[in-house]
Amino acid sequence: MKKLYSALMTAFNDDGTVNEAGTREMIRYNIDVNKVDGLYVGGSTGENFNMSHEQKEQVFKIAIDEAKNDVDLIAQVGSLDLNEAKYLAKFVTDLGYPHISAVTPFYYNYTFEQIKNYYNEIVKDVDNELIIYSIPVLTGVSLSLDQFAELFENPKIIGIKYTNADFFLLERVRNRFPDKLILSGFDEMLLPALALGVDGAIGSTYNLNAKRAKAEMNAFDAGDIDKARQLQKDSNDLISALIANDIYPSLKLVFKELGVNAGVTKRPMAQPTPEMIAGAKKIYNDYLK
Ligand code: SI3
Repeated sequence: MKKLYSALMTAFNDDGTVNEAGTREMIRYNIDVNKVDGLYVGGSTGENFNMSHEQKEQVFKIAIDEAKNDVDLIAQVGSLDLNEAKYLAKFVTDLGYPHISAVTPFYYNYTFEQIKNYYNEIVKDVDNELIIYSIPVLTGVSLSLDQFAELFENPKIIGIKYTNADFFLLERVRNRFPDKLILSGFDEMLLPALALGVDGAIGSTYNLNAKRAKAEMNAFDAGDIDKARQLQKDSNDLISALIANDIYPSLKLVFKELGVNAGVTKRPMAQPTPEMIAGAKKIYNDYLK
């Protein structure tokens, strides 16, 4: 059974503090209404890389306290500070997170040896399994097939969150590592990723669009490709509109239209403007009502 995960958003207050009640509302909506299989906590959509260390701990605590054992949870603990990543890996493991994930270290153009050392260090002292978070469009770090193979030599490294439009590489990875977990990261490319045999998907737009994405996965599994393609088209109409309206703040504004208090994004992320608010209302009316 393929699994669908929402990349959990963090509700922030206007002053950049975490809005706990709003974050809990989004978790509940994902579990009770979207019926997702899991949540990816502390990822890009969660604005992890905007957060203080204390805020990361706060969000990890809120998510597992609210979700309990209702859905699978993956905690993204990667950080430019390896000591922080190791600390958070232990922190979330002690909280009970069944999986961890870590973004490839970025900014300093690390060598592959340094990247490999980062991953091996993160998992060394924790009794948990790690999913590599590969997102070259934001990190500038692309791993090759052989480099994934070297990382997988560590048995605690069990898969990849593959946010990459390189489908040649995806096919090569799937073919070479049939037993590794591959979760697709670009929501607008779910169908081609399914065709290449991914085990599921993690994404931002599933916060609003999980039912359609699940239906697409089911249609694909049933061999109804025409239906799956139509559902991908419908999803992509929504995703195009979200991207055009600035995706992260818009996801939160559309959540508000659904009666969920998603707070705002944390500066320097864009804050809602009257045009953006009007755009979000239109997105809700056109694609989700
Ligand atoms: O870590 C995360 O929050 C994600 O899962 C990121 C996810 O891959 C999203 N990518 C980015 C760059 O935000 C996608 O869900 C993306 O928003 C969507 O496909 C629209 O492009």
